[in-house]
Amino acid sequence: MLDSVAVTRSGPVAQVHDFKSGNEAAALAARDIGFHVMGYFPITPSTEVAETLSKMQADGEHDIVMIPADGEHGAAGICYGAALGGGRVLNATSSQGLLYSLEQLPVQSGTRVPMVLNVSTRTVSGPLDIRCDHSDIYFVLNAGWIILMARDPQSAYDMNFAAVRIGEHPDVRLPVIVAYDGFLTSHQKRRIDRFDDPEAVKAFLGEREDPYDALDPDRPVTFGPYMNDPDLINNKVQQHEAMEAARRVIPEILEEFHEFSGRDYRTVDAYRMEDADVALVLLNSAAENAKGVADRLRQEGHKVGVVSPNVLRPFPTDEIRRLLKNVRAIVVGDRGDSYGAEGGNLSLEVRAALQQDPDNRTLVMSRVYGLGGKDFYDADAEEFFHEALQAAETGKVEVPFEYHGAYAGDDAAGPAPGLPPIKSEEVSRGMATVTPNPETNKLEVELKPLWEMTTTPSRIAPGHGACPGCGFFPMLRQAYNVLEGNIVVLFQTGCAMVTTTGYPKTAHRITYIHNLFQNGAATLSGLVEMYYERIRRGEIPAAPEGEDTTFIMVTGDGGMDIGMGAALGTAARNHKMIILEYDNQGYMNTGSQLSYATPFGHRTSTSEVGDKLSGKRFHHKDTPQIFAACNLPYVFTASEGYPEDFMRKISKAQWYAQREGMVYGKVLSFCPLNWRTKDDAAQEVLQTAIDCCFFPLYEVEKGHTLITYDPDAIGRRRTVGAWLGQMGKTKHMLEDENSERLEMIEHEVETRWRKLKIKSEHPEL
Ligand SMILES: Cc1ncc(C[n+]2csc(CCOP(=O)(O)OP(=O)(O)O)c2C)c(N)n1
Ligand code: SF4
Ligand SMILES: [Mg+2]
Repeated sequence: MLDSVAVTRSGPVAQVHDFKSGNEAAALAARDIGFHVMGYFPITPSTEVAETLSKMQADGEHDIVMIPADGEHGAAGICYGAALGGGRVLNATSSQGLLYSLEQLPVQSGTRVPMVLNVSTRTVSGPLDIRCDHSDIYFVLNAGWIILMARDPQSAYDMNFAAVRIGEHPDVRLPVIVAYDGFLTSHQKRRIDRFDDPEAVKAFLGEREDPYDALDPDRPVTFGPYMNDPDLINNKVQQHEAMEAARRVIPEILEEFHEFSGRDYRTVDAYRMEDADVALVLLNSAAENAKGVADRLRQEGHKVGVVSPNVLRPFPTDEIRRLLKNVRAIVVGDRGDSYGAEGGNLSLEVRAALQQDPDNRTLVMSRVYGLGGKDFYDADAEEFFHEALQAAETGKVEVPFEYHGAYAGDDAAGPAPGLPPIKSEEVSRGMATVTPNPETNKLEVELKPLWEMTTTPSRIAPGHGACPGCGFFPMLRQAYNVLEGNIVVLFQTGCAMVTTTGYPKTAHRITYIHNLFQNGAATLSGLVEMYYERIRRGEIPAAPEGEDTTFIMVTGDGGMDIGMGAALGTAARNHKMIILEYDNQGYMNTGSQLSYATPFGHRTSTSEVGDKLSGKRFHHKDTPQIFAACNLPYVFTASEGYPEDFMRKISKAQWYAQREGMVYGKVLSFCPLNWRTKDDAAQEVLQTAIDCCFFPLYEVEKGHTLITYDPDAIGRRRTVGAWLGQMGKTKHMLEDENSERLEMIEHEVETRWRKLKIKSEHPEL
């Protein structure tokens, strides 16, 4: 239920007060608009839009079809396809997610297919930082999408309605981005007024009318034929004309929206600009801060104002020129740099706009500020105003461009001392002996007793920032106990990465690399090949037989969604490396969203449970079988609960990765946060997951499947229900109304287990 507090009429249409963050406001708008389809992939700080909609859907508040994509590129594809079908489409993303979908954005604008994309702005990697700046939104300035800026939760709500109307206008027909500041707006709750008259909203929005769509059998259409010179340039002229039409249409629709809602948005928000001598030009929340400072400086007798575009594409050139006509000096603040261009995009475009007015004499200073979430305080706005006032007074700009708020590091300081790097000799203690058996053509492993292993120092420092009970660390410790020699690890984005590194500290005592989780496998494969090539060229010494460096990519289950393409490419090329997946059955680093490994029916923050929705709608991806089909030398599953089984398998993995090619291993990894169990429930829950055959322990060695633990054979078989009953995220599956769903997961588990058994028993499979 919505926690609205009072009914009011702040404009011609009935509205209610509410208290919402920018993400929640965007989700409310989505519900009120009634989009047909949403394609999405979680990324902080925009994830909450999908999460809020999932919760609302579970409670029966809307019926938008929500499609969890395998990555943002997929999400953009889903949205494009859905929008070709003639209905209303929504997406929400940030930062790397926006960049990962970038390739699709011009396809959609170039073929003139409207939809709405909410961007909760965040800095782009690297290094990875989850907080706000505008470096992501600056990347899409050339994508051909209309870009509306939303400075607070109210405008995040409002601009979504405007976006639908603007994008679908017959003279425009372009997709539209609504961009609001990550965390500053996306997560801070403010009072908003939302519409309380669905019929009036419907009338305001009207029906979407496409000149053609891909679902009309009577009018087959070819979308996207290839097009060469000379047609392409003419096509682009039409796209340009659509943007130009938007210049006219946007103020018209904003005016209609004003009449409808009572809220007046202009293409450029001008604050106290009537007689301003100097001004700051800023986007979104920073402009709101600057307004308070402008009030204070006005009281001191300074004629200052604030200019802030509500629309970035098409860039409101005329309006900017008009507003700044008599202004003597401005500071344009950019929350993102266009490296090497002496200014971020906003300041470059403001300069370009002014340059077209031969009478304009405004002095312009460009300042890059607030990167990676660095706060923009009143004092910062005041400093900008004073710089502008000084330039106005002297008629000179001393420093045309600089970074504001950055400071030089102290070369002498260095990082705080941690544990020293660890040498291969310290950790290679022969805890596992791997021997090929020429008769079986397989490997045999002999382990030293577990107590002896406890004396081996670890390649990772003790203590970590993970939740109590997290299964990742026992898993890594077990692997490091038996792995020999030099190791280079690459961690894809996820809990393991964020809990072991945080500048300037690292828990890794061996070489560690991070790349984002869509591309880690490709990155590591490049490093592997460089290693062997430099050995071949004599630039680094060759290791004795069987002692080559071992390259391991550590990934979460989410990384095997978005990163599946890169991992399959790596598998097809068979590089000598290991992909080790810790499967906690969700995107945990971003707050427990479903992954494709999440089992059917399980509750996550994007597969909520309520009257109308009962957890995840499709079965878990069988990643080991996918890699088994790649004909790798070795594929395995394991669990931290069976350390000896896991250590045998990881020793084999190292042997194969050093000599034959790629290995993939999936380890079921306890996550009390996601699974909603007690912190110390690992043993019980993992054991039941294995005993009910949801997570069978097996290996596929040179194409031959072998079940390494068979609960049927030793009379330990449990029911799937027994496992589901142990976790808070699945208890609902045991309720009477979910009996059919319980049967579905039981059936799926049994079918997969039987097939595995057949393979395990067959000499050739
Ligand atoms: C292109 C891109 N999309 C989304 C994200 C946000 N993101 C970072 S980690 C993560 C989830 C990782 O899940 P998983 O691989 O299962 O690891 P876990 O967090 O569960 O350990 C997501 C969605 C990102 N960093 N980059
Ligand atoms: S959320 Fe789960 S995987 Fe992440 S640190 Fe906590 S227990 Fe570990
Ligand atoms: Mg995970």
